[in-house]
Amino acid sequence: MSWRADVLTLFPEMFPGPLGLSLAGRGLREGLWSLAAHDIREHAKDRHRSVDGTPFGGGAGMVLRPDVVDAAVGAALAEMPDRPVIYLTPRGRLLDQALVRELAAGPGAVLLCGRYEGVDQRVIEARGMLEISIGDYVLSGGELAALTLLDACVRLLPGVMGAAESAAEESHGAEGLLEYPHYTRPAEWAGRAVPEVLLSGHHAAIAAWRRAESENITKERRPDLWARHETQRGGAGAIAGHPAAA
Ligand code: 6GU
Repeated sequence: MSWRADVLTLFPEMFPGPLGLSLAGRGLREGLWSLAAHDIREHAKDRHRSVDGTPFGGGAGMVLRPDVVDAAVGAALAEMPDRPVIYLTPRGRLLDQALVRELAAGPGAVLLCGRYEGVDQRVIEARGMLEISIGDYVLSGGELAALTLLDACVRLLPGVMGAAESAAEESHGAEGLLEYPHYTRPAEWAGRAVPEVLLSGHHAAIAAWRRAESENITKERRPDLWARHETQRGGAGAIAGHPAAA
């Protein structure tokens, strides 16, 4: 069984979207992973097909009903129940490459995309959902976040990336450093020359230069990543300890 994603959304037409193209799309067609988007509305109970309600306690917006969401999650989990249920929300823990690697190494995921004000808290707890955010800004729904998370996971699946890119991910991403700068022909363009060392054919010197560039750009732009790189060696798994990882 290949890596499987089931997405629960009010806008299933948003999938596969960009994931049907490029590396992810080829992987999808080759069966290296699979994706199914399900309309949450199909699990509505009443004849009005209502999926949401006004918030108890008052306030703006609508909240997705726990009974409807629970039915959608149950149906999605039926075939492969040993997958984490992820709720995409700006309240979640920040997605990073360590969490992406853990998810990609597992059997797949069920992804719940919120709209409106959110999802009833009880079904989040009852289903032991892992709440994930893709960054500190607010999107109008979880769909673009789900596409982002899936893209990040799928490119790590065996066979999706070429060997060269896979090697780069291992040596680089794994260390938590930003990429060194890249150059191609022409060797001089608009009065700007390519760094001399890259034309030298001296592989050890090139590797050292690239390493230094990576370290410098990381220190300069992302002191947070640099601090983590310097202190963190290994550590607990990103989803270990979460109910969904048990
Ligand atoms: Cl996961 N959802 C929404 N609606 N906005 C976000 C997000 C998720 N991550 C960052 N912003």
